[in-house]
Amino acid sequence: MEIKKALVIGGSDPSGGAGVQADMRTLVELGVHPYTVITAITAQNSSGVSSYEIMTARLVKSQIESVTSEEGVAGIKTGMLGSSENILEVARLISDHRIGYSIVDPVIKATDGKVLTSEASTAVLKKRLLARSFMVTPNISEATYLTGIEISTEDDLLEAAKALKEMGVAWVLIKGGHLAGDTAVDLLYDGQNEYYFEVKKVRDENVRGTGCMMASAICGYLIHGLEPYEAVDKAKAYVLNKIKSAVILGEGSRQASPFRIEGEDIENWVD
Ligand code: PXL
Repeated sequence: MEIKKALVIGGSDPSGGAGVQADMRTLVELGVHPYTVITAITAQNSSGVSSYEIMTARLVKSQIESVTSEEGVAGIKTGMLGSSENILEVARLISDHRIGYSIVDPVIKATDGKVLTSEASTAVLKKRLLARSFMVTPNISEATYLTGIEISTEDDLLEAAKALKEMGVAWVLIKGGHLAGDTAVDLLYDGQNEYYFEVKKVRDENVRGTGCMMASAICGYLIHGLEPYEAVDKAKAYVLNKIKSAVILGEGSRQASPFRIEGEDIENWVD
């Protein structure tokens, strides 16, 4: 049996809603083995993040070296990276190992608003990581934070996508779920083609874990050989189902379902 492997690089969420725990579940469900490099340990639950500590770049580098010394990492997905030094380690990984699929979820804040990055490390992410990445997947507020462009219309979405594309990334996916109105419009852009994905919002509230799941599902589908448009389309369907079946774990936000959903269209990818 050929094992397909992805490497997720991000923070630990002990409640399992977001971060590397959500990434792992998603990739396993899609038949891809997740290597996991931890960049930060957060303390959080459904109500929010109470504290976190960032791993040293030396430890992050050492984790990366351990898993990449085995053959076959077909793609990486990054989330909370924690520091400029950690971001530089990831950029080096992409170059040294010629990683084809690198999906960067530019995590800025947790669902409760807690800031998980710094301005200095965001500058490094823009300059050193996006320039060599395959896809970046910001939501509206992350796209605004990265580009300085306020987004409230589809024209703004395109302007922000163009600004992100200028940073050197191959594909930009801006997730418009947080725009006003009862539909969510996402824009996928590669500098030439604009693909709009419009779906009726299924919930009028923020659900934890969706950003991590989305980027991981895209990574998984790309590793299985889908084209970027198809990978995003399938990942959207995957996440939408998990949002429809979101669970309540505590007193805070609902969490995207951690479970397999009856009737979900996930092919049996494992040979
Ligand atoms: O959802 C973004 C995110 C990513 N990674 C970690 C997080 C969060 C949000 O809380 O805690 C570790």
